[in-house]
Amino acid sequence: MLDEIIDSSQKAMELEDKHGAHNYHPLPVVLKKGKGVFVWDVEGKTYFDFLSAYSAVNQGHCHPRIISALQKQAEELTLTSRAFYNDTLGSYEKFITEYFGYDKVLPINTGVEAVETALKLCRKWGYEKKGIPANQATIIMVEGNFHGRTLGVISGSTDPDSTTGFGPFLPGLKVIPYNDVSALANALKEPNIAGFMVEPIQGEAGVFVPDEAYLKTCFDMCKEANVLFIADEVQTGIARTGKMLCTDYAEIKPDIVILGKALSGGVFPVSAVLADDEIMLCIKPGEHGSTYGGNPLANIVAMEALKVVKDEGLVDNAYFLGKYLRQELRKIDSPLIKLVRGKGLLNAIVINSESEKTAWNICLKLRDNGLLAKPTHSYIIRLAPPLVITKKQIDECIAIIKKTILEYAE
Ligand code: IF1
Repeated sequence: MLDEIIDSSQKAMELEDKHGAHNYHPLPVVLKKGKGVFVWDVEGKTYFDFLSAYSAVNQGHCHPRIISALQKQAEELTLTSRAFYNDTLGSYEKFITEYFGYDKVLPINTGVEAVETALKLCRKWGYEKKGIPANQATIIMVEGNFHGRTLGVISGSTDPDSTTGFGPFLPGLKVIPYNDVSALANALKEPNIAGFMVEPIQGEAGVFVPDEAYLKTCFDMCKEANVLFIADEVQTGIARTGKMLCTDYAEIKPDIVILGKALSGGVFPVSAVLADDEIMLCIKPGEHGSTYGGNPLANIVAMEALKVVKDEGLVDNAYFLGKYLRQELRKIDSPLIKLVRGKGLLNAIVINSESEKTAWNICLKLRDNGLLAKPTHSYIIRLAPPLVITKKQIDECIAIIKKTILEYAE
C-alpha cells in the first residue's frame, strides 16, 4: 500500500513535482491500472494505450501468463548474481538463442546496457579477430539515432537534448547520415572500422522508415568490409513492426542483435545481446557483466513473454492491423496530417503545423477522448498500441483519432 494516499491525479503530480527529478515532461494523466490495451487513471477513466511504454508492453499490460510466471518464480528464487549458477539461466539461454537463431546470448537489464554491451563486444571483436590496433576501433552510428542515455551511447547522438551539457564524450564513434548508403560506403573506406550500429526504423527520431533496400545494402557493404552489422531492435524487435525482428524485412541476419523492452512484456527491465560464437566468445570470464543480468526472475519472465508473442500470433496481428491502421488514418481528410508512416504497429502521424504545440495539444485532446499518445520531436505523434489489440479496438481508436483531428482547432 502507498504511504501517501494517492486519491487524485493532481496529488500524484504534485508529489512527483516536489520530490522527483524533473527529467521528464509527462502528458498530464496519472495511471493506476493497466490490462491488455487499456490503462485507467486514478479517477477510473479508461484509455487505449497507444504508446505501450515505448513498445515495452507489446504483449499488453499485465499479461496473465507473464504475471503468473513472475509470481511463481518470485516465490522460489529472484537473484543469485552470476557468482553462482542458477537453474533457470541455461534453459533461458537455450530458449532465446534457438528462438532468434544465434549461438549465444549475453543477458543484461536495460536497453542501453545491452547497447553498451554490444559496443564493447564489437570493439573486442575488432581487436581480437579483425586485428585493429589497440584503442583504435571505430564504430559507425547514424544521425537521428536513439540508443539510450548513458555517456557512452549519447557520445554518438546528434540530439542536443541528449548531449548538451554532458561532455566530454566517448571517442571512437563516427556518425553518418541515416538512410544514405554512399555515406556508409565512404565511412567504410576508413581504417579500423569495427562495426556499424543502426535502428532498423528510427523510433525516437519520429518512426523514420528507411528506403526498402537500405538495411540489406548496408549489411552487404559491412560483410564486404569485414565490419560487424549491429541491429538495435530494442524498440523495433519482438513483433512490433510486423516481423519478429524488423531486420527480417531485409532478410538479413545481423552479426549482433540488441533486444530489450518487450523482452519482459513490460514487467521489469530485461535485455539481451545475441551473437554467434566467433563474436560472443571474444568476451572472457570477468570482462563484462552486471548484478541482475540473467537473474532467475528475468529468465522466467522473458521466456513466457516470448512464448506469448508466438502463441498469440502477435507478429501477424501487428503486420495486418498496422497496415489497416495506416490505410484508415491516410483517409482522414485534414490539413493537419502531413503524412502517416510506419511498419506493423509502430506508426506515427506527422503533423502539419508551424506551432510546436499542435502535436502536444492534439495529444491532450486524444487523452480527453480516451486514447493516450505522446509527441516525439514536437510535431510527430507516435502511435504504437500493444500488439494484442483487436480489429474492433483498432476501429474504435481510428474513430477517436479521426474525431480528435477533425474537431481540433488551435
Ligand atoms: C526515455 C525515446 C523511445 C530505444 C532504442 C535503446 C534504448 C531505447 C532503439 C534504451 C529506449 C526509450 C527510452 C525512454 C523513452 C524511449 C524512447 F523516446 F527515448 F527515444 F522508445 F523512442 N535503443 N527508448 O528506443 O533502452 O535503456 O531505455 O531500456 O529515455 O525516455 P532503455
